[in-house]
Amino acid sequence: MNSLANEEMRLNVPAHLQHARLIDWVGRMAELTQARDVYWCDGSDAEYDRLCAKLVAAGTLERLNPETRPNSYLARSSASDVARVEDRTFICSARKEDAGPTNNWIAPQQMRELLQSGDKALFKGCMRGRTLYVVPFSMGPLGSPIAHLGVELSDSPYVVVNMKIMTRMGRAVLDALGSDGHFVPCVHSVGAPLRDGQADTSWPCNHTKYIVHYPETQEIWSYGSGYGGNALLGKKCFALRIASTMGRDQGWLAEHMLVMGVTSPGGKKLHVAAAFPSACGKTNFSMLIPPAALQGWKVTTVGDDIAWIKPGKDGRLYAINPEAGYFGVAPGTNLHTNANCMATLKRDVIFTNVARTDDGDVWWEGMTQTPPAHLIDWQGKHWTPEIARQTGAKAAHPNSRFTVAATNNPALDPQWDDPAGVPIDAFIFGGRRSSTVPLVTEARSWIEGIYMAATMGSETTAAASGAQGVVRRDPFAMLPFIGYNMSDYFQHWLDLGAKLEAQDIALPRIYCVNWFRKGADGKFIWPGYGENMRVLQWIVGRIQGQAKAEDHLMGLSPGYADLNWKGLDFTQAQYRQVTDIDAADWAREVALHAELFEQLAYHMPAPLLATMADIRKRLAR
Ligand code: SAT
Ligand code: MN
Repeated sequence: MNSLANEEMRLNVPAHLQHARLIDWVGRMAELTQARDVYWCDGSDAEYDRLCAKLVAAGTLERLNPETRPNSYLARSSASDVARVEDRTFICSARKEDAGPTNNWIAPQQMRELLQSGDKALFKGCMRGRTLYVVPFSMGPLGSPIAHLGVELSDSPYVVVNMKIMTRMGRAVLDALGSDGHFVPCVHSVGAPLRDGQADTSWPCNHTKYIVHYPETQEIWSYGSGYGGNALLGKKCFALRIASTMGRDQGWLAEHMLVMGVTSPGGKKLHVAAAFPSACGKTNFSMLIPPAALQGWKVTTVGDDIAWIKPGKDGRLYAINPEAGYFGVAPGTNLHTNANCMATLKRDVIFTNVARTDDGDVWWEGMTQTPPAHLIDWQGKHWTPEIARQTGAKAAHPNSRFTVAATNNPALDPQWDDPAGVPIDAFIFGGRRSSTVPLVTEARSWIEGIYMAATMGSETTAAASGAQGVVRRDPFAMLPFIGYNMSDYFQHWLDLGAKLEAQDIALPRIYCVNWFRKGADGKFIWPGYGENMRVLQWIVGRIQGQAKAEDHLMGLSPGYADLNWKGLDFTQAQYRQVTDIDAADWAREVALHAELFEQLAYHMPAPLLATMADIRKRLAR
């Protein structure tokens, strides 16, 4: 046997695989990480079942009651590994300016030393005693001109089973790669090597964490965490950070957006893409059930978190959902807020960090009004409503999640898997703001829309580690996800609009929404959820030239009479509370825009500065 064949045997390379570059890379990574063995995932259901059984044996997963929650599991993570770690996330572009002031940057050379080549490089030997799983995946429908392929190497079988749900994963991707197809290499380790005979823990991870992107070489390296966006590298790392740089170079957009179909009672269907920060209701909005009084309207889900958007042959913007599943926030999900999601979660789910009921089902805060009398909480401890009253302990972690296939969703859009994508008619941007920002505003131009998106603020949530409820600027809901300089990203949006306008293509309209204004009592004023259909109906009316709007400081908004109030008791006074534009509030708000623009001064596009100057002039009047 020659040495190449020997090497392929050691690496367990599937007989059908011809991709020398891929095999060589896997070999080098197996050597670097000192993995015990290598396993190539085929993506089959049998493989999924086998790995889940292994995870049950290891104590990572617990099988839920098959009568009430068939084919479903519960994972409990380490208490120190529960969310994305933005302060440990790095964009290692060659030039610091290309990462921009909103990203953490370390020179590629220095980072490679830390991770790969230095004496104490973290990836050296990091998979000792563990299996290296090779996970080939496609972001987007296989064969779609908008899709891209990746291969994640991971020592976490929990990551593998999540990737099986979240992406098109396995043998078909290897086939599509052929003998030299392009893929984005992603290396992931929980950073917990095992010595001979050392017992494993149920959620191996490392206190030290690095989530690293090299945009120029399109590489992702993730160390120390097994949770969500830190570890499922197809999602935020590839589909947003790396893909945003691919989009910049190739003339398309990778966005933190849900995509939905909106069908009116007359049967006309439009498509809307909407950006909100993590844990601000994208999943709920994408599965919206219109209130009974708005009979005939229908919302269907194309995607709930990420959109890849490219100009099609006709010049219009077409979007695909690069993912194949949902990794959504559990708390707050119930039959009122999102009945479609509750139906989606009936079976075939991996829950992470929710609470377990005594009969082997799941529960989280907000699922039912009255909590069960006894639960096992997300850390495996006894929980009762009385304990919660005394200690404030949550049964489910606020960033507890479900992983479930899109095909479980009863509201799934028939075109969700269409390789051509769906044409986008409107973009919506929304933050979580208890004051200042009105219910809905239409931009009067593409530039004004880009300004709205660029200056968006939102109160922080449990989706990332760190302080919560603090307003921060989150341009385009992309602050944690942009793979390059934020100002260059604004310019990219402006350029794309200008390019399409020059071809006489009608650009999607741009809207800014805020469902989250609170009254003096601290409660949300706008009922939200299904009632957001009223705002969508107005947006559709605007696009079709039927709905009226009033001009104001930053754009166009509906008057009270311009929304459909059928079946909802929402007074004119309440409406004023969610739409009122207070000059003093806006003076403070624009000062925060100016602060952001100062931070982003390098390459800040002039049209956005001019838009700010216009708003200031109008404010002064
Ligand atoms: O953990 S994830 O990054 O996948 C979820 C989110 O923050 O949007
Ligand atoms: Mn998200």
